Amino acid sequence: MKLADSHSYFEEAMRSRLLLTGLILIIATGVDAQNTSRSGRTVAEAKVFVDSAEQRLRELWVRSSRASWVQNNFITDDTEALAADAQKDVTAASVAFAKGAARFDGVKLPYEIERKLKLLKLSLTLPAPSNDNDQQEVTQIAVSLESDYGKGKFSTQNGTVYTLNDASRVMATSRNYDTLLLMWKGWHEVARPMRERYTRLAKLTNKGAKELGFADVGSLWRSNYDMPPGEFAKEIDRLWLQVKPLYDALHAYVRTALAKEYGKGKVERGGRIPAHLLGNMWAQSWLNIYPLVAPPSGDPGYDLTKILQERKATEEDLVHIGERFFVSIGFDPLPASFWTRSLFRKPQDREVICHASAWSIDFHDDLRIKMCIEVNDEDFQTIHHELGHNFYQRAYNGQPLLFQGSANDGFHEALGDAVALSLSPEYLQQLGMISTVPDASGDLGLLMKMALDKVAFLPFGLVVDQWRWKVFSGEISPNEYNSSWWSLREKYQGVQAPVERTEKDFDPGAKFHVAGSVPYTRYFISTILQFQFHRALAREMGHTGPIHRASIYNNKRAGEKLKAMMAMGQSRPWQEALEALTGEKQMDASAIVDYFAPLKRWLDEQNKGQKVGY
Ligand code: X8Z
Ligand code: ZN
Repeated sequence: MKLADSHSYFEEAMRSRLLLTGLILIIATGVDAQNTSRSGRTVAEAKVFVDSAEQRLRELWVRSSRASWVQNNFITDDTEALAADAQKDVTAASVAFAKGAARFDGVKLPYEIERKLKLLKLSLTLPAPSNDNDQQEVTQIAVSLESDYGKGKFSTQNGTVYTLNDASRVMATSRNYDTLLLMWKGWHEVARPMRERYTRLAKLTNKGAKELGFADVGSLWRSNYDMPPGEFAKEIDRLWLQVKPLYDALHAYVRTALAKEYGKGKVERGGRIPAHLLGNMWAQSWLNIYPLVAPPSGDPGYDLTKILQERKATEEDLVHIGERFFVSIGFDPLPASFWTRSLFRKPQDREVICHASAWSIDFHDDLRIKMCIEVNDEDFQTIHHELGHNFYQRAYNGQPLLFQGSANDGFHEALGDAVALSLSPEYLQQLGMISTVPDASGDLGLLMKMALDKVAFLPFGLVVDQWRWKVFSGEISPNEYNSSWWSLREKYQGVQAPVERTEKDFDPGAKFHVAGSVPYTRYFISTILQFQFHRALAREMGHTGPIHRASIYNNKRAGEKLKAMMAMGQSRPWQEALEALTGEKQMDASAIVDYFAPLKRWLDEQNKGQKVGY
């Protein structure tokens, strides 16, 4: 047992006794033993409680991570069962700890203990009611949905079989309306069988959330932002309104370009865009249609995908380049085990979950990524995203277990992306990827590419959880799952289903994070935050000139600033972490809006006389 240094003999004795008796009983049975409740209201008892919870959770989380890693990398009925079993133990213990933590409500406690108790109550994404059958069902459904997404395939009439990676490649490159439709329809078929299980999962986890004192699962998720859940929802609305004019301008311009490409009958000028024409299965990043919308007189003059492919860069090469960036700003190189244990390429002989992810298996230095890398611009960025997770995980590994997380979940998502904002032409030239740096006349093209990725993403970053929050609250009932999904996508993204949909479909399940139960608002926040981070780091470096040309490559000062924030983990409210890095206490979309201001001016010019909005 790990002993903290400043305990009295009494505390240690208490800890051992409780560990061996009361707490094990609580964990094993979910029963809150009556005779611990009175003594459980002292500071000493609270400390013993959180210490032992951390110790037990560490064991369970590591075991469950290993099982999940194997299931993700080798999907079979057996690995699914093993992963679900391990997750069930985590769920059972976490539910018991969350209930145990509530016994200290109202007790005046030192900040660190109080925060840990709060985090214990929020630790489960999918809470389950505290009985064995329900816990088993929740974890089994959750794992099976994730696996089904990973195994998802469809075939076209001529018998060609497509995985998501195959279909995504076609969607990135084809400009044939019907081919794109085939890919879109095929992949969305894969989600249909998920509907019933998803309905059941929502019902059971809601019951679990209520047992823990939350109105529903959505409310539990929204409670993890160091402010009341209702206020957080308002923050999100505020940020969306800050960026909406920028999105609307991009949307209108892209719609006009697509109407030219596909014909007015296919893309109505002034209306919503068919969701399959934007170069991406979910229309969440439009980077791949850059050639269709490139500003005529503003091309940066290089195409990173082409360069990487012409140079025959391997998947590992891209990861090495990413690692080198982090090392250049002062991070230690990744451990040798990262290179032997990670998955970089889609295996041909087994089923895997290809959706990119980053892991810290042991909360120390067993860092890995799992990603079916395609050698292109988009995945080059995603590699930086994933490595950002790994370097964050390592930066806070000195924190107590319950503080080993990012300031809020958006910070974890933002870190690597903020670094990737520094993959400027100047940096690419230093790498030897391009020979000349485009002058200012290329800026419009650079900004357009970036906007197709980041600005286009914003409403999708909202939609997924706007839908799930309403599903969990009951505002959306199972018989309107699909229609409400499309109402939200129409409202926020201004895209529409390319063919008629019915309630037999379950289109939300065609997105990994719905099938895999990963909250999504984090990516919306991340898109706002990463520009705040970038702006602050550019300031820190004394960067003059346009912000989109700033790169922190090789800048140790910027690295130090990042590290200090990352090392805080989740030990303090996220507002303090944000302030440590940026001097700002609020999420603020002015950073992303200012970054794209020159492009916005140009888009407004182009959109003159056209309808903006949908
Ligand atoms: O899921 C991811 C990462 C892993 S956390 C690859 N992202 C979201 C997505 O793919 O939908 C990054 C951008 C948004
Ligand atoms: Zn991520």
